[in-house]
Amino acid sequence: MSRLVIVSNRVADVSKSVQSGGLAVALADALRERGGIWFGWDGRVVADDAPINVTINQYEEVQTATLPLNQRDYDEYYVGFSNNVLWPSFHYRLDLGVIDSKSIEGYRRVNQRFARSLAALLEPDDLIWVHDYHFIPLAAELRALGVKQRIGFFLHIPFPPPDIFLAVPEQLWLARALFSYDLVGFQTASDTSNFIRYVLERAEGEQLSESELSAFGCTTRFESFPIGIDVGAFHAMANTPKAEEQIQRIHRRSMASSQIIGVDRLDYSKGLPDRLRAFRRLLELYPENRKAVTLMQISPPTREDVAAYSDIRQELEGLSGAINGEYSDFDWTPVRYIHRAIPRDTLAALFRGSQVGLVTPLRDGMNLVAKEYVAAQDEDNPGALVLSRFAGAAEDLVEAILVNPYDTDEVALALQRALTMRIEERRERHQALIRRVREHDVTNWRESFLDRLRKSRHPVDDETVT
Ligand code: ADQ
Repeated sequence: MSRLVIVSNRVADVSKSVQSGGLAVALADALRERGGIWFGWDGRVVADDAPINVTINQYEEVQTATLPLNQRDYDEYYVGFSNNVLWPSFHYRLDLGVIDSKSIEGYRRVNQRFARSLAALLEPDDLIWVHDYHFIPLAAELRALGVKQRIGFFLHIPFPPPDIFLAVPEQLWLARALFSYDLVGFQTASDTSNFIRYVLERAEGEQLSESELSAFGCTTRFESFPIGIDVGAFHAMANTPKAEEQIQRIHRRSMASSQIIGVDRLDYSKGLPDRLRAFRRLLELYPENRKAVTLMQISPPTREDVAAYSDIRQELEGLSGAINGEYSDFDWTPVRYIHRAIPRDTLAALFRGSQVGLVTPLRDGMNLVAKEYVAAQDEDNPGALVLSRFAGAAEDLVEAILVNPYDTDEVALALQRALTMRIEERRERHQALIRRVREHDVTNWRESFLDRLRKSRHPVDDETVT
């Protein structure tokens, strides 16, 4: 079996063998099974003139290989191009993009440096799996150094339609870079079709089969691999005596009979202000929910050195303060806003103890919270999921109440429908949803990607590695 090499911006802690669910665990498990390396940034930012060395740590079959960024790299590659250009524009938010030529250079420079450091660690039949938008050009840089191993890429965020992608600086270079991979995975069929349209319409490409494209003198496979969760682990976490005790405690403390839950990083793509406005609309349109329903919104801080992120925090705090100011009573607080990360088992218990899961991103690659909410439910008395049509998860989870997150009246109506839904309908929808969440779980995502990569036609030789 080939050794696996995973590349991602941040490297998970693989020293802990027992962790609860999550994407990092699924990837770490694959490394433990096959042996391999997890390569990426160690999270440190050093002075511009400090030496940049790779640190290797070994945990049984698995190595981590990490390196720091210097301040200039951090500003240009990480904050600049990755988070101020690619993240907003791939989430259809060209208005939030901050374009400057230095950040593009920084992005190129860091990809070149990472490629040089990684190339030195590779063995001849390694299988390399690169993750996400920070490293689109990594394979092209590795190929330039003579790396011939199979390399796959998975994009965790959406891929925008051609008209939006055209506004991204250096888009042709980015598209060309994807053709240095042997396999490129997107979250949904619609992301894949956006990319294919761009290549056919703007890059003189040719479609050789459903998933094979030829352009820039190369042929590569582009397919969707919808990511999932570890359903069994999450369900089990939501069903422990400790979880039950947590649920009871919340109910004892709250006067409200129903709880709506939202859990998202504090990111503008997650539609948080629109969500609070929809909740306020619910209280306006259906006053019977006053004193009866609470919205618990859990949003840990993220990327705080990007300006758009501090703006969203202020807006959210202002809105929750205004709703609470207008509607609170001695014994009822309509919005409970928690601005920190919380343990996964508490999260699982909160999902199970909430009658409605409210997941309304304006745009999202997949959205694992929607799947976690479904997995945590009690199948005899499940809650209802209200889900944005613009989350990748909506392509699959069609039995959720699907909404347009920009339309506050529509979301308010969907919330009312969810809160008053009869148990038979909740059970029916939940059975269909859990079946889909199980079908596309994290193991299926990981193994189908790696299997496809192993079998993909290789530009160098057509032998299939095992
Ligand atoms: P994210 O944008 O981070 O991921 P999401 O898929 O929802 O979005 O995953 C977030 C994870 O963080 C979930 O497992 C959630 O439970 C956890 N989380 C969120 N808030 C938390 C809190 N306060 N405390 C503890 N845990 C918290 C990106 C893309 C998504 C894509 C994933 C995976 O933007 O579209 O689904 O990668 O590919």
